[in-house]
Amino acid sequence: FLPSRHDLGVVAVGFSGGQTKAGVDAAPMALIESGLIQQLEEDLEFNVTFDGQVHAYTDIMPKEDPDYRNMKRPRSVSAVTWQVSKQVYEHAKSGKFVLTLGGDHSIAIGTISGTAKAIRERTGKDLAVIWVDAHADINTPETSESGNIHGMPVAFLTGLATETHEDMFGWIQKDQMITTKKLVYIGLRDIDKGEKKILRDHGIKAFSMHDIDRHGIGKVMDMVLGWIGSDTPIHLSFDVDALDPMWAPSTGTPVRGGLTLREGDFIAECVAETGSLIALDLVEVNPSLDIQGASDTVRAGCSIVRCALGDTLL
Ligand code: 5AB
Ligand code: MN
Ligand code: MN
Ligand code: MN
Repeated sequence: FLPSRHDLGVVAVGFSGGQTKAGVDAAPMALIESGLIQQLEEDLEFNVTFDGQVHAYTDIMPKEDPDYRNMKRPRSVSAVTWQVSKQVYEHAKSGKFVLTLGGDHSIAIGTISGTAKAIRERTGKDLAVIWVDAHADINTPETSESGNIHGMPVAFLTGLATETHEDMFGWIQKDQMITTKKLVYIGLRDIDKGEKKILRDHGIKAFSMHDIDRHGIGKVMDMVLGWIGSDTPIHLSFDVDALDPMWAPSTGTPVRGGLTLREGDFIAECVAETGSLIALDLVEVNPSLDIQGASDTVRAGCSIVRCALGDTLL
């Protein structure tokens, strides 16, 4: 199932509709302008397939998009993630590693549905997902207090939230979904009440900041990868707000008490070392928030990507 080590497909998603703060759509350009793709090509010697554009998906955006089941902009997020799903699927199907630069975290509905389907077709295996985040993003439309869909992607991907309307996530088919058994969280520290119940009821594996304090990140990564098991393809979805705001202040929903820069890189390095990583999302960088800290946040994001793609210290 392994993507050929050096073929990389990049999808740049300039989308912010899964939450209400402007600017997260500018992250892909900021990451690319700081030299990320060039580094992947020149230093890490990847064969990069990239259409050279940050997609805004303006042509598929619905004209009107009133709230539905408490969700804000459901048709827009659905249309964009459906398109992202197809883009990611095409790369993954041809055996490429897929790097997606967000955008807010709602786009993971697209990225993970795309890789889950491609991996099933190629290998017959279920995809494992490692979700690195301060938040669990597993609200259903009914448990969400904000109505922001970037707090719901995992609920749609696992089938805990379902919809029949095709234009409001009804397009998500069984073969595009993931199992809660192979979902693991790292870095959690701000979970809504309804989310806690979902995590408990479904026995979902989660390592909070408390667990990292107790065991250290090295032991936690052993447990994460032990839970997933070898020979399982892994999709890593990395929300930059998993990092402490000291290192990554420019993000829409910062929460204090997070990962250090080194812990974030270490997580990415450990997942890379398994040789089973098939896709990475880097999301929620918002260069227009905390302007002073924007370049630090972008640099932290670039570093996570390089580490996940196998850049080693020695
Ligand atoms: B992010 C919150 N749980 O549902 C909600 O940044 C925050 O993708 C969601 O992790 C944060 O609105 C979503 C309060
Ligand atoms: Mn998130
Ligand atoms: Mn988050
Ligand atoms: Mn956020």
